[in-house]
Amino acid sequence: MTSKVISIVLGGGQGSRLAPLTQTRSKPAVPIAGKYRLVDIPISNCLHSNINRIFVLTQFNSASLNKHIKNTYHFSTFSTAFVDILAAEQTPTSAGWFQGTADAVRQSLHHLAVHEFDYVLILSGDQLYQMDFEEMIQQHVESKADISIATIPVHERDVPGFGILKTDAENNITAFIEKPKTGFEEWVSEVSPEMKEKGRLYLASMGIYIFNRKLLYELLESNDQTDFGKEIIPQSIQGHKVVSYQYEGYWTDIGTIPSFFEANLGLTDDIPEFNLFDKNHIYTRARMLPPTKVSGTHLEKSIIADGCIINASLINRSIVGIRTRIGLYTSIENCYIMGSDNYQTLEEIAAAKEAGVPAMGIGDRCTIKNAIIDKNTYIGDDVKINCNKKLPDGDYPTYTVVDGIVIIKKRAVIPSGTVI
Ligand code: ADQ
Ligand code: ADP
Repeated sequence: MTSKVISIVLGGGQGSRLAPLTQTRSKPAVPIAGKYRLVDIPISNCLHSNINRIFVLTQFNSASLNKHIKNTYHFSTFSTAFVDILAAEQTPTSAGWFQGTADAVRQSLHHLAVHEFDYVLILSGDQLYQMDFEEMIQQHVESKADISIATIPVHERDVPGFGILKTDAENNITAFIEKPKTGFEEWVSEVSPEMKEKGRLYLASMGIYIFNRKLLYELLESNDQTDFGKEIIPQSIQGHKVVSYQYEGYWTDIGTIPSFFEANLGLTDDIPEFNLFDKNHIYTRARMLPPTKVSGTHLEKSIIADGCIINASLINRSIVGIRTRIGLYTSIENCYIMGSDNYQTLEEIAAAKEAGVPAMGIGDRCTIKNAIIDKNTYIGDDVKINCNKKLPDGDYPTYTVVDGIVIIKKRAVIPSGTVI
């Protein structure tokens, strides 16, 4: 069945909710968990589900995304498998940027046309979950659905962020409303006792759709609607068989700074809800990095990626990304440090010291709390980040504050002695 499926990963609009991480790169290229990129999640789920023809739609085509995809997803010359990036492009019939999710798929249809397929699986690029799409496709085919939507029970407080729906006894979706703000009561659904106990009484769309090929073309070519959640889906339930595929596993949105931050730090739990050690592990670029070297550090509930040189005194509930260098007596708590794309040589580090400018990485005697440190940053000695009262939201040349989390921007230079 999966040989008849093509998958489309919606890689993101302007990515403003993840700014400043998306200031210089497209959203699918944002690094997660110390060594992966966001796009690795939906692609790995597809590959584990035996779906190996994948398009990634992105608003702008960053060099890093191209490089990552090119260096990571290799298939045999004799297979039909591919992972291709489709960036919004100017063509004689469209002026430029994708206007929304449905518009993004519409503008990409001509790239699909050359392939053989019966079903299109549409996925979001900013969710953390491990799901077997084979089961969903099987249900889609067996129930003779026109469209299937993966759904998950959510709590009332989360209702305004999702498409909410109701089903009949056969799982047919009978009503759908995108992100309702009030009047939730009538949207309560029958859910499993486990979900009921957690107060998750509303069925939300996970933004994961299967469309029959012919219907997708009809829907997108007969009008100029730009959005699945706001327009295409609510209208399709009239006159088409739209079926719910209910899921109760771990699934979380990572499209905002607070949810992205928590999802990352959640990986450091004893038994995290998202398991990087699962047999269906996340694929990413295989790098030839040296093993990490640590000295004098008390490490507590932390994830340390490859190629780091760490002399810190404490690292607690943090993720330390590839090639990170951390100096003596430094303390890191509740941080996601993304790491670096390259190393400085010993000569370069000595020259930086001589010139009184920070070397790449984090210097000596720093204290850093509740922060995301983007790649290739230069943090000097005796720097204090987010150690006192909750900082108000704001955007500055080298950092941004969102919901009390400080994000040090990519390539930022934070001079010795700085207090943020
Ligand atoms: P949202 O995630 O809020 O709700 P949307 O902003 O349309 O919906 O994004 C869906 C996905 O498409 C995201 O991965 C986003 O990055 C991407 N995307 C958005 N605009 C894009 C564009 N112009 N080009 C390419 N990609 C783009 C949706 C549904 C809800 C559902 C939630 C579940 O609309 O009904 O409940 O997903 O998270
Ligand atoms: P990101 O989207 O994570 O910010 P980039 O666009 O900076 O990434 O690209 C990252 C890639 O560029 C890495 O894979 C790395 O190999 C390469 N790279 C970037 N800077 C350098 C450098 N100074 N030396 C060697 N490789 C580099």
